[in-house]
Amino acid sequence: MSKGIVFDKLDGSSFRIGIVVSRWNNHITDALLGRCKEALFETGVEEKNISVYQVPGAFEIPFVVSKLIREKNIDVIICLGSLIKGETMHFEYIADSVTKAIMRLNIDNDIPIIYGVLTCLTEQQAIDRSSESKNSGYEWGKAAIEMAKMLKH
Ligand code: DLZ
Repeated sequence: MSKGIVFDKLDGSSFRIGIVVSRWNNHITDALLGRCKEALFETGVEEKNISVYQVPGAFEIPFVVSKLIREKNIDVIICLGSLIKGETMHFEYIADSVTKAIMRLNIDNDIPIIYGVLTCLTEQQAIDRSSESKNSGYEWGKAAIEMAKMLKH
C-alpha cells in the first residue's frame, strides 16, 4: 500500500523551511519534530535553513503560519501538533477550525503548507504515530520537500 509520499531522490539543499509546532502534548510533538527534522536533513536541508516556531496549542498554529507567509522568506511551512480527544467538545472545535484554517492559508497563498496535526481519539493512538519505529513526522518532512520543489517549477 502506498502512502503517496516520495521518499527517495528528494533534494532539499536549497530550501528554507518554517516549522510551527505546538507544545500541547509535547511528549508527542517533540517526537514529531525530531523525526521531521531528520527527514529534512536526509534530503540535504541545512540546519540554518530550518526555523522552528513554538506555540502553546494547535489552535495558535494558523496565526503563526499566516505571519510567516507575510513576513518571512520561506519555501514551505510544516505544521506539527497533536490533538487528543477529551471529555468536552474542545477537540472537535479545535480540530475542525485548525484544519480548515490551514487549508485556507494553503490555497490562498503561493506557499505549500504541510498538515502535520495528529487528531487522535486516544493518547495511545498519538504515541503510536510518533514513536521511534513509526513516526508521521518523518513522512511530513519528506512531503514538505516534494511540495517545495513543486512550487519552484
Ligand atoms: C485547550 C486544549 C485542549 C483541551 N486540548 C488540546 C489538544 O489536545 N491539543 C492541542 O494542541 N491543544 C489543545 N488545547 C489548547 C488549544 O489548542 C489552545 O492552545 C488554547 O485553547 C488557547 O487558545
